[in-house]
Amino acid sequence: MIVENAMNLLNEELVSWVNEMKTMCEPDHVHWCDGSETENQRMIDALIASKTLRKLNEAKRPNSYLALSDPSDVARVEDRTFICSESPNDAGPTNNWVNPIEMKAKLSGLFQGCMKGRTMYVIPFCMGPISSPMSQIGIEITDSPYVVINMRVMTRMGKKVLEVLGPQGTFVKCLHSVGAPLAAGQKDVSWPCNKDEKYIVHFPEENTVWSFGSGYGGNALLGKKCFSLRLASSMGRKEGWLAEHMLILGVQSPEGEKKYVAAAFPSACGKTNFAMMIPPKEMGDWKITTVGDDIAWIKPDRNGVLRAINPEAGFFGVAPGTSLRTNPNAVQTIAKNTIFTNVALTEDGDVWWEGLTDQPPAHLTDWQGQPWTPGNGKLAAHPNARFTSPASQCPSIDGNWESAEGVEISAMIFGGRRADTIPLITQTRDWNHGVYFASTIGSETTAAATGKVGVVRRDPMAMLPFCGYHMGDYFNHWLKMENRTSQLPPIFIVNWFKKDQDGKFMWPGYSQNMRVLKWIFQRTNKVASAKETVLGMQPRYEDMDWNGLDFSAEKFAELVKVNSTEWETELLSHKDFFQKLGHFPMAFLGIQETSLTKLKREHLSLI
Ligand code: TSX
Ligand code: MN
Repeated sequence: MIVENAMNLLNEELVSWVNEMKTMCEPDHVHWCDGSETENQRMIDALIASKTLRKLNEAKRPNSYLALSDPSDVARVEDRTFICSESPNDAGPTNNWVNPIEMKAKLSGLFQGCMKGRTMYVIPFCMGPISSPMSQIGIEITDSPYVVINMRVMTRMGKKVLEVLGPQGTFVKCLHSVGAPLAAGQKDVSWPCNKDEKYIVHFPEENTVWSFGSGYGGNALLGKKCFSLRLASSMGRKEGWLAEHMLILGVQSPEGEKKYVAAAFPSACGKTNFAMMIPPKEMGDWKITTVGDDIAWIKPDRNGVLRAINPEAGFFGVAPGTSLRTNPNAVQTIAKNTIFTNVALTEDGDVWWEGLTDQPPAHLTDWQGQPWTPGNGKLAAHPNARFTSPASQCPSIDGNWESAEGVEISAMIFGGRRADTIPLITQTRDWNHGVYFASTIGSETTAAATGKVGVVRRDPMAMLPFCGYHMGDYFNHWLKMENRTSQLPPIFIVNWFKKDQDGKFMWPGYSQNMRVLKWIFQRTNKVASAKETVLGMQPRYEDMDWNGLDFSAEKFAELVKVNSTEWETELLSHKDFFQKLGHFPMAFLGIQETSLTKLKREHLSLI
């Protein structure tokens, strides 16, 4: 390609790295991606020819495609994910660790000749708006054209990025292979991957990721979890900022006052739904806008105020459960120019998944390519099926979503999926108390994940699978933000998933979460009142807007009440959890003591 020569002049480090990787991987061809429409269309045509993609009905789903993966390659592979820091203590007990030299040797063996019979694509990409000083450049080398077309949606990708990189610029090195070389004349499969060996390996001291054997999103789109969370969290620790597993949304009051909120939830809590929520009409002219649905890079600005960007340019969202009822903005976002992976195909060439409609279609092709009928005992779509869609298509996209300086964060929210113990909404007492609370969030396990139901799996700041260094150091880094800032946002803890004695959800959730968000908004203004409880500050019934919702004071009392026996058990379980982490901030001990003392005092006043 002509661009290759032009680009070769640009960055010597890049050219020599690409040559080195080419020597190791032995591809048949090398293609530097320019990110153009023509290039994209050529790749899509090739992917259709190789049966990786199927074009959907142009009238129903314009410029959209369906990919069905190998049934063994459907999710992130956490047990094959490694943080190869020089010292095992820098990875900590929650990450897999192998000595980086040993790991490089092992992987070099796997990567040797791994792209034979394939093309090596060089993808220049930018995480964050091209013009933002908070953004960072990466180069992904991959032998998967599926990865190229997804990266084009999820990041700012192509020639323009090399122009910004320039001859001296530094970049994160991302190497990816599906690990399935083709012998001369060997026919390819529709979803090449390596069934025996998968490795997702981070070298934080070298700003490098090597990923082998999987073609699936989180394992293969290296700009996302690998770079923007694992490597970036490690950079943030060194440089004094935060790379977080957070959505960013804007809240605008009927008076036109606008604030931004960042929120972290573990998986299966509806993060994308919350990021795109539509407030109930009865509450008046409140507006929610979307900056991002998954990742936030948060830095103190010159004035010591925290500002955030969304490093991504698209949504790689879970399809099942997405519907006009649960997330109308997402449904509109994915109406066109979208890549679907592992959803079901309708007879008229559109897509379907569990939860899209109440009534399933009478006939489908399921995610494994087999004929499907309702009640045949199988899922039509894989539970982790995805859409890859441009953020710009989201009706609620925020006017400042590509702002170079980022948006000011006025509040932080942490949530989990808990049937009991954790009330609907609590404002933590101060930064340290908020960080403590955030570090103890978690969700109750579902049978599908562990075989055990109702066991709390702690997922500090929803970062357990994504922190690129020691979790204990991570908590300390959060606490130290207090010294790097002039003001810090208040931290709130929410739980949309509390259940009553009959096992029914007590809170209607979805749009109605706006009532909680309004209280949060007004707390940051010191407009709304609260009462102090053992957990922190909580709204009284009359502190919340109930316009248009029939929700009694008695039910609300149940939702926010703190059961002291449950809370004591919870605090003891926090202790267990911190013990397992090996080291944790001393400040947390004090917070635990205070919490237990408050609890005892409350207990005495009750009897
Ligand atoms: O995304 C969810 N949110 C956040 C929305 C802004 N979900 C889906 C979680 C799985 C991804 C929720 N599920 C929420 C929620 O607030 N709450 C619940 C629990 C719930 C489920 C069903 C109902 C009420 C609550 N009721 C009816 O469907 C009628
Ligand atoms: Mn995520």
